[in-house]
Amino acid sequence: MRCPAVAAVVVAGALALTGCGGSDGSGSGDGKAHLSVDSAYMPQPVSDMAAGFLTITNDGGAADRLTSVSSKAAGQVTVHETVDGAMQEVEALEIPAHGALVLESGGNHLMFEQLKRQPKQGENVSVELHFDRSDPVTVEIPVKPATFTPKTGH
Ligand SMILES: [Cu+2]
Repeated sequence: MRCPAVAAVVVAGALALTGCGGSDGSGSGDGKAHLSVDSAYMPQPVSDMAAGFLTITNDGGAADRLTSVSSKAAGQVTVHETVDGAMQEVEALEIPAHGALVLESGGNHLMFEQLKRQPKQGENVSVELHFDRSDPVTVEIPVKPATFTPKTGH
């Protein structure tokens, strides 16, 4: 009588462990950000500075953050937000789970400084987006007419 009872407990324990590991695996799968980028454009720059806009959509079940941006076309790329009409650099921007981070004219944007040359309308500027958790994403940003001029000295 005792031996079968002990065996049953061991089997139950093994099943519980397997179930736990399985749910952990699927849990981390569901709990990841799934990022995609679209609507990217750069107004053709009129100085050695340029703004960049894009939308990062997150279909995943976990939030992520845009933490930095790099581009061979510029000496430095920073992430800015606009508060009461004034731009300021931010450490990172949140990309909510099942949501999107929108960078648009008059709001959040990428700021390219020390452009090595001024890209023209019709060209692409390649940038690499870096995130808190997700792998970096390379985006080709098409250059559009200069309808937006970033203010200097902000
Ligand atoms: Cu700015």
